[in-house]
Amino acid sequence: MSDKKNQTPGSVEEPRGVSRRSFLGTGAVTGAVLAGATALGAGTFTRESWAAAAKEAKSKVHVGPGELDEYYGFWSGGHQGEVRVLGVPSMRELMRIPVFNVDSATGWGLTNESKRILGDSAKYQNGDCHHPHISMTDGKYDGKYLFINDKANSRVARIRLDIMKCDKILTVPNVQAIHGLRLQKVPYTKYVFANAEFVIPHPNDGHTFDLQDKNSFTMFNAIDAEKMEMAFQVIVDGNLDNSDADYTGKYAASTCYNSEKAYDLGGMMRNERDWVVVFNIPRIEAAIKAGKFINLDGSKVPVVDGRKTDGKDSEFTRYIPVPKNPHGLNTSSDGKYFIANGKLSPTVSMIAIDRLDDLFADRFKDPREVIVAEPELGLGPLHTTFDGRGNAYTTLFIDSQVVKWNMDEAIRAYKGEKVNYIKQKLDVQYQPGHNHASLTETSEADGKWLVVLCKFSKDRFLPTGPLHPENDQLIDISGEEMKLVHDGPAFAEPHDCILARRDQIKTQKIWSRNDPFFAGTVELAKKDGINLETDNKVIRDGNKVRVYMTSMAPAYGLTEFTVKQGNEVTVTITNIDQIEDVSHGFVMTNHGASMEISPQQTSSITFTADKAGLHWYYCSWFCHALHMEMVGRMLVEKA
Ligand code: K7E
Ligand code: CUA
Ligand code: CA
Repeated sequence: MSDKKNQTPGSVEEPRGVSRRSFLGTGAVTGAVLAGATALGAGTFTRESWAAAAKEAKSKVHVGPGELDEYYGFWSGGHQGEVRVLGVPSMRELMRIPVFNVDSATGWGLTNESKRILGDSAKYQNGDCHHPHISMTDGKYDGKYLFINDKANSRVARIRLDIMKCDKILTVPNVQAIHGLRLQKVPYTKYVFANAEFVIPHPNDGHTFDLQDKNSFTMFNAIDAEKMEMAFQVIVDGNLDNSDADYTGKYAASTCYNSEKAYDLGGMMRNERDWVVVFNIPRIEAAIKAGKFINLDGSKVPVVDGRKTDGKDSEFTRYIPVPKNPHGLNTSSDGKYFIANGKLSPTVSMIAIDRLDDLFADRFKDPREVIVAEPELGLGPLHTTFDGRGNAYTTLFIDSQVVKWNMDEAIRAYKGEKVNYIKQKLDVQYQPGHNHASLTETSEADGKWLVVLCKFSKDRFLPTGPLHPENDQLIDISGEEMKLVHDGPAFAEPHDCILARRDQIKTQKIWSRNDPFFAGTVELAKKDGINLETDNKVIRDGNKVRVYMTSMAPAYGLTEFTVKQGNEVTVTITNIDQIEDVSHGFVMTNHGASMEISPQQTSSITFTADKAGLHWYYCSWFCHALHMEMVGRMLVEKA
């Protein structure tokens, strides 16, 4: 199936694009040059080679009717704001989990339960998800939570994987644009590490545009994963892009592409090297415990300063220079390396994690002594993933390729040995960002599947007007050779995804009646003296009317109720069906009210009855042969 020219076996030299690379090597790359190079990427396939590949691929990814996938995949919904659940290798979409968006089907963003979770940030109806990550114990997925960032409104959300609903959202204070997000792997996910990307003035009260001022900075953020509260913040030099944590629990590292603290393209590309900043978590914890921290701009979060002073390192951080505007930061699944992806440099930098103790003990003259290899891979390396067999897979955005390379051999080559560490280059369609191999973020990386999230699909799908889908490709990496087996169109735009074995995720089939997700609503019902499983009642409380009812296929417990025009109406419904898969819905026509009520769930929604008249409500989830008949009427009497 594979195209010979894709394989570049063993060649360290990139066969094409040498002139483009030297372009990128100069300090004077402009946005226009970069955009031009992008447009040149790949385009070296034929329809025939696709057809042949497609034939062989079919058997690999075929999950027959009634069969189950081997892996759960959790996909970022990008600036659409949700998380999507896919089965891998079929790439079938199983579920969507609304998080930073408003969802008409489930009522996320509309129901009282979701508004309680969204808190103050419910005022925003957009989000921008990039990095979904599953909580870990001893460097393995524990299946408890999935965390995801919102770059647009500086938030971090947690999803409970047993019910696949978002249960906590936190707005990170005093920063802008939470981008890189990773979890502590060992001994367990105590912290969610979240990078704020943009440098801002402090206090950010409108007094200045100046980014060079010493009070202009951004911060690395640690969130207590269980409480979903801020644990600490670390002021850094430059900005912060992506991050990852190690397998000792001691270190986290982040890339910085804007060491210049510039605000324009030319400025941000001025330095030949930016850096990776490494955080010493035990030292930060010790300082905070000893009360050696500050508070910032009216927040109570402990803040420590991880910037250099007069060129001298702080006790909390070390800055390792790497070439040029690095992007992804990935910990190898063997726990040995932090790998920073060069983006504007054709290289990745391998940082030996076992040298970091010495780095923090100031035993090196040059912090770059922790770098054990800097293999040249191709143009625009963005992210790297691992197969657990010593190989790494790096996306090349500009070349539109994934390159498979061997880590030990790259280290030997760096020492001067003549070794060809590049194993294969595979064209992908087109311009890949993240890639993710099965279980790659854990010590159990199993080297079976590789998902490559391409930013452009161009001609790969039926045309859909000016806006094209992205293309999430599935690659079989179980053998010596990478094989592309599936194209999956995706909407705007999944930066990243994560794959877990299906036995690592354990879900509930119906709700537990005392689930905290709707405990607040149960509490309010108790105050009204309501037994949610049996009562169908209307409580009038001044201008507020609270309507309680049950639902059991195919009927609501209340088929009519009366309110006065202008009343604020809260409808609380408890689905007393105990049968798996019998979800009901509630829609009040012409009132913008819609919600899901799954078996044993209690859901509530509040709206204003502003129009006198008769208004039908109906069940929106097809639950029974008489589903269409599952209706009721609200009479709104003239004020
Ligand atoms: Cu798009 Cu991880 Cu936000 Cu790279 S990030 S592609
Ligand atoms: Cu209940 Cu349809
Ligand atoms: Ca830079």
